[in-house]
Amino acid sequence: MIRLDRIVLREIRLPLREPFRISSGEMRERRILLLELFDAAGAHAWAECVVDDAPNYSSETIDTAWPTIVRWLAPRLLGASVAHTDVHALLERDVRGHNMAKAALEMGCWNLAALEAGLPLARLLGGTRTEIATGISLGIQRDIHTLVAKATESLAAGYQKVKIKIAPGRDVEWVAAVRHAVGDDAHLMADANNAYTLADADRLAQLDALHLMMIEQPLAHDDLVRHAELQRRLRTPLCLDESITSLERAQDMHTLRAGRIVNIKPGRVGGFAQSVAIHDFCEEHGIPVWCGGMLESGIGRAYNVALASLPNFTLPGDLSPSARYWTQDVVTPEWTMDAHGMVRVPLDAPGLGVAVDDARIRALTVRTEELRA
Ligand code: OSB
Ligand code: MG
Repeated sequence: MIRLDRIVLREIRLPLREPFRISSGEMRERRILLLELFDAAGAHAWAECVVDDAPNYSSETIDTAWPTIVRWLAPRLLGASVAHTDVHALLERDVRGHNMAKAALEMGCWNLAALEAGLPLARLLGGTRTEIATGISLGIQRDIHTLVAKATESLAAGYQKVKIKIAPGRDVEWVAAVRHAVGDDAHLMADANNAYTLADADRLAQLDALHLMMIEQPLAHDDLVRHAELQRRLRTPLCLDESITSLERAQDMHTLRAGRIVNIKPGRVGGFAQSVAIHDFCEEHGIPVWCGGMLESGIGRAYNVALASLPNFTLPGDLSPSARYWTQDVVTPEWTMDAHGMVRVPLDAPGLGVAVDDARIRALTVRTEELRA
């Protein structure tokens, strides 16, 4: 059982090595919300809330998550004795939405449970893999030439999948140029982050000729019905990201045939209990899943790597090494991948399996708030 007696919220700022641009916005610096959870029995865990500064991916931002945690979520946990598997239900009751805020607390409780059981987080979750294949997510580049160069370099560095961010006017020709440069065997996919409507179906169908592994979330952030219509008109599998916010939405995707692959981001679905439930449902129904990323620091990355060790995470995850984003990460060792694009699941220590650099986090902190039972 978990019983929290103190929670510290902390905002740090971490500049990205290069701007990351998707169809709906650009990020240059990450405003990262970290939580420290203190269990009454003595254990202590870091967690990361994957919200961003702007509401262009999700309606949540760091400035909605912070007060939501302070006023609505943390008070439910502080002083309560609860099993880590019940935290999701506790936070879900009569609080609509705010999945990323809920997830940070919930996943932190799973980490505390792992520490208390002396287990690596991956093992507590039921993970079976010891290493995970990594893909890179390439933001929208300034021109086709730059995109082709980055994709080529990424494959040479070992990445097992290249995800190309697309938007109207930067789609078929851009992806075709990459396909032409890297050859037919390379694993390529596209992610539109809601930039299209059904009126673009013919345009999107031109991507079929480029035999992509999948096209991620072309239509609206909360849509399923139109994705189903689009899927009927495409040979390429659709993968849903933004639209899958719970187990029920994954079930609806399957019922409606709105997609054939799911990108699981634990923050987007409210944490680990829902992530595991979606994983299990997809496994039973022959739907492959993979672990997405939100430009996490090394703390959030540890949670994603643990989750991606579950058996139905059969496709490469967006689990790039620390050095791709940051000049220096907040964990040691930093996250790396080998020449074949594999990330090792830390299995030698309980919990996250990486050490959090407290002094560096203190130096990067721009605000904190402490809550007590
Ligand atoms: O759609 O998967 C996405 C980053 C921010 C917001 C949305 C997305 C992404 C990524 C980055 O694709 C994945 C990563 O962390 O490397
Ligand atoms: Mg996506």
